[in-house]
Amino acid sequence: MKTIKTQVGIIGAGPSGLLLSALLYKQGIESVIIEGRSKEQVLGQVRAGLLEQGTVDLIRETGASEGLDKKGLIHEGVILSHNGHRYRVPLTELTGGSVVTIYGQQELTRDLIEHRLSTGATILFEAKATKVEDLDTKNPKIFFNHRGEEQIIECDFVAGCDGFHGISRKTIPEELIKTYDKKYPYAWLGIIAKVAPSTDELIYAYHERGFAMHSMRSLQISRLYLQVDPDDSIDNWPDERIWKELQIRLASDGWKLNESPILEKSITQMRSFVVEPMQYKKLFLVGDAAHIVPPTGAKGLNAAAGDANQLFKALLSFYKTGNTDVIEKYSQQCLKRVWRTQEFSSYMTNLFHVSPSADLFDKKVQKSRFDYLVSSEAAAKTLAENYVGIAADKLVDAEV
Ligand code: RFL
Ligand code: PHB
Repeated sequence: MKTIKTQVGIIGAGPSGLLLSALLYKQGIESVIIEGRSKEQVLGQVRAGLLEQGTVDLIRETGASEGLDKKGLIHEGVILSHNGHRYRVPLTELTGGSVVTIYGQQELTRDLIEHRLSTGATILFEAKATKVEDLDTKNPKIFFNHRGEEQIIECDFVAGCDGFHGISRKTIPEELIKTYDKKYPYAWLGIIAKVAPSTDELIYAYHERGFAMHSMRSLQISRLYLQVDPDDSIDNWPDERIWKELQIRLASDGWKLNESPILEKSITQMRSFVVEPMQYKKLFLVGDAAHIVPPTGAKGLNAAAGDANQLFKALLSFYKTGNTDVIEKYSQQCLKRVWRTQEFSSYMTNLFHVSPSADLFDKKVQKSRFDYLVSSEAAAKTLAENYVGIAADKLVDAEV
């Protein structure tokens, strides 16, 4: 069987795998990426759009930030709306200068793939990992099928960057991990429309008919979302119905929502999930393979980038010193940050969505939470601090 030897075997060419590979390359550490889907499929997927400053800095560190620096849209505030009443949270003012950047995950993935290919990396597309073995030996192995041919990667460490449905997490014996899983009674219907955004800043809107959101991908392309039932089907949503509902839920006095043909639409379930620990012998889980959040807090991709950075630092420390101290702390270091993103994502989700099981008491509490945000700089500051992202080294464990 054909065997490829490398230092770090990476399963998955999503943002976490690509970023890890690019960071390692900069320090002279070799990696090989295998990706189950074709390049076109990977590049065709519309997902995240909001990058925290820490994520932007990391992309700059890889040298693949030309597109981001040219086309990324920098936002200094975000708009929250409650039944048509809008309130702006001045993110930059409240956080001592931080901003968020709008840049599509699709573009970021393309930039990173091109960067790694132009720097001589091996990225095998249509190469699906089937199993991982020998994780407690000097030569862990990833078995994969590349366009019908069975092959092996032999490496020092395996990075499981293969998303929520990948095989890496399933490799870990069940009795050695704990999983936390929460499903929400909501889904998002997301659209991409070829029309200039009707707003300069993102709008998150609570409406009694359900959550709606206005985001963007560029000055010509809008990205919008609607809360729908998890069992709903996209077939029930012709374009006119989507625009009509967006018009109602995002409406505000004196403001107009621009409509246009819809380029793409899909429905995504909402879920929170964490696995602990994120490491098993020489296998490390990175990004969505270890945790997912509902997208209301815009944290998924940023958390994946945070893990990639943490693993990069751990591996760098090992290759420089031969010492495994930092590697052993990988999971613990990541999980502190991961749980912060879980709390914030669940807070944002509960603040904006209409729960089918909410009683009158719950609705009053939800409204009061919104009123408090609008009334108190301390409350707005908490939201702002979490939204722009809290550096991992600022998070202290209250029990220690
Ligand atoms: P990915 O992107 O899922 O990539 C995993 C890759 O692994 C491949 N794979 C395999 N390859 C080889 N062998 C196997 N056996 C394999 N099994 C799987 C897959 O084909 C895939 O290419 O995981 P990664 O890299 O950890 O990245 C995570 C992010 O993609 C995700 O967290 C974000 O998209 C979440 N997210 C958002 N995050 C943000 O930070 N900001 C946002 O504004 C934001 N908006 C969103 C979002 C996610 C959304 N959806 C669709 C869930 C908006 C939405 C609607
Ligand atoms: C997006 O632009 O797709 C986006 C932005 C912020 C979110 C979720 C999605 O919270």
